[in-house]
Amino acid sequence: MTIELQIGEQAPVPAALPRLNRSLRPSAKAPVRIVHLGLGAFHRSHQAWYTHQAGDAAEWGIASFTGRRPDAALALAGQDGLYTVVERADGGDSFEIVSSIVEAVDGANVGRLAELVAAPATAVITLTITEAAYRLDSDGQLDRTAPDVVADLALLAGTAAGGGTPTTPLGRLVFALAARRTADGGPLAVVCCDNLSNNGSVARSAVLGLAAAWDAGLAAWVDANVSFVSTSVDRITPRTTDADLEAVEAACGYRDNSPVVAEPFRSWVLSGAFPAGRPRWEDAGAVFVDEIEPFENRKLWLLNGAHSLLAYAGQLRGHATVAEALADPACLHAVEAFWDEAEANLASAGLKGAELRIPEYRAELLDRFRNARIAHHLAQIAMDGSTKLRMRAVPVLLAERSHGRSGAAAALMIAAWMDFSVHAGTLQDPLADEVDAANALTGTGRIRTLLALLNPQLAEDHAITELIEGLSGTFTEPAIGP
Ligand code: CS2
Repeated sequence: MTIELQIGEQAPVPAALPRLNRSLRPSAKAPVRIVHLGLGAFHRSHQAWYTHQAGDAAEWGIASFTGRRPDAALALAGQDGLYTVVERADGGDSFEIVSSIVEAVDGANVGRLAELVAAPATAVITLTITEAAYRLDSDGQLDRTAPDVVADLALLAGTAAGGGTPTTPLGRLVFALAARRTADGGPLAVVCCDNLSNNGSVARSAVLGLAAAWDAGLAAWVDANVSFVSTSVDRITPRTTDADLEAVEAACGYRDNSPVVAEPFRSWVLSGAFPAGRPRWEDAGAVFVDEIEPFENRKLWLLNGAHSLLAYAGQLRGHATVAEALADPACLHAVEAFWDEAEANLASAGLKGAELRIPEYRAELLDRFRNARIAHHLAQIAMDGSTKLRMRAVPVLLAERSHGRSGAAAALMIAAWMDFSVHAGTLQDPLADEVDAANALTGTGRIRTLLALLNPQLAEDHAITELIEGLSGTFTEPAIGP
């Protein structure tokens, strides 16, 4: 059932509100055939929403596991997995109950994860574990020296002797795949839904890298039995606030501790095999393609690239949300200039220019970013910049240089990130310590050291370090916040 409210329209609030659950809103629980890692707002507004909308939804239940904390699982388990998607358009909100999550589990419950992944009925594992969780080094390979990777390898090695279980999402996934191999559960698909280019291959090399370091037999089994599907995912989903919980109460007449707010736009492009089947996501608008790279780059460079640029430039100029930053001509100009560079490379690589509808996509993005009813906080986007910029700024800068152009707009995004890293105080980034150490340096040495964290090749190019140094300070007037 969908309830629609126009702006300014108030729904009457009943005195005592019941909690949303499956007796209040009867809906059968589909059997678990999908296991998800990364139960968060985006998973609920995207993959779980698409699964709920699929024509064969009754056959496809999701068991969804949290990452670091159990909170999201506890909130959702308390309402039998049901939650409300608040679709927030310019003209008003609509509210829809999604029922595809049939089990919400604390990610630390690795035993349950292994049990479900081992079950032959499980056909698909989806991932939203964040870009940084793949622990890639600046060459795009699994960083086997990362402390948590080292720790998980030690834990995996000890599992046979009854030691602890892994703590990272990748370690847990590898552990669970080993259980499927032991149970002879058969082939299945792992569907990466994180914003990485070539995300299926990235997930594959990260999983295989970890598996091979633990057990060569497992790596061979994964190679033969697991299909890594690449996807481009899109739906702007800000963090849920208390006001959102109240809006759901007022409109729907029940208490939902786990609603999610999202823009009306959504897109899911997938490429790869599903050896044990999949839901009919195409019923909800998902698109299956042979060649995904052009779609991925369009989304990563145009949408996510603009987001990162706005996150750093916008906060340096005192703005808090995407819509606020975009209303600032200095930020808008930087975004348009970056889009021009990105577009030149999307088209010049011969990547189905016409099919990509880039001018229309850019115009749509401006509308989506200007949806002021979606308070999408720049601080949320700014996190994990060292990982995100490798996908969002570096490829455009490299492509511009290879065509003999300066790449100044992509370089400006990097310069803004560097400036932000000084002004931000505490940086939320997997390389926060390395960034802090680099910021203790001065002049060109500082720029080169920071750049090497993103891409060693760029750091060796004197013209690029000079360009970025010259662009430093572009957005620091007026200074950041009070
Ligand atoms: C954002 C994305 O936080 C970020 O880095 O750029 O989460 C973005 O909102 C989504 O990819 C939109 O689909």
